[in-house]
Amino acid sequence: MALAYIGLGSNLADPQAQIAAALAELEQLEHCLLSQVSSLYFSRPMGPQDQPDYMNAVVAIETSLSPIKLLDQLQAIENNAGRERKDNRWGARILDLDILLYDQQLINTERLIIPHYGLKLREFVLLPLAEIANELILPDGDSVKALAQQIEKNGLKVHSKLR
Ligand code: A4P
Ligand code: MG
Repeated sequence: MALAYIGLGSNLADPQAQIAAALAELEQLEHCLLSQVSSLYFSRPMGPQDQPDYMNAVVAIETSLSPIKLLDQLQAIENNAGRERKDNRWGARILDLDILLYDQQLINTERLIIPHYGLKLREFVLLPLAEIANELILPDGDSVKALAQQIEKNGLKVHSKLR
């Protein structure tokens, strides 16, 4: 089994309900065990500011799926939620599921880049990740705890418990 960390984000169509529904779907995924769930975080939009605020969370999944099969499953969940793929970088979305980490693997293919390119730059990823994996060391040797302590919080706050 591999240990993967997934980032969840939503800022459309009742984000809190979207994250809760995505969590329920992740719990049902075959060959996957949802092992940890962060709190739900309220966050200000990164990127274009003319979009609603976000809800974000991070979960840990133990899985025997390969990284690409896991991506397939996550994209199916996004599509089920009614996600439309528009060409608007960093724009509003019903549901975004990103693979942040997959064990200590480094992957750089057309469909998949792991660790996720935004992992170390986004407070709405680092803080929930640190909540469930404070002792985690990234493949490049950086400590999640230290990164989370250093990053600008940008109004990020815990909204509620998810579990
Ligand atoms: N892909 C490559 N690597 C990965 C990975 N590690 N995990 C590919 C998931 N997918 C990966 O994805 C585009 C393609 O990336 C996929 O087909 C997959 O093959 P996408 O979900 O359609 O695109 P995206 O995630 O919307 O990319 P984009 O527009 O760069 O968005 P970001 O970078 O995810 O940012 N503000 C707050 N506060 N909270 C947020 O969650 N999210 C965004 C979106 C903007 N602002 C935000 C938030
Ligand atoms: Mg995505």
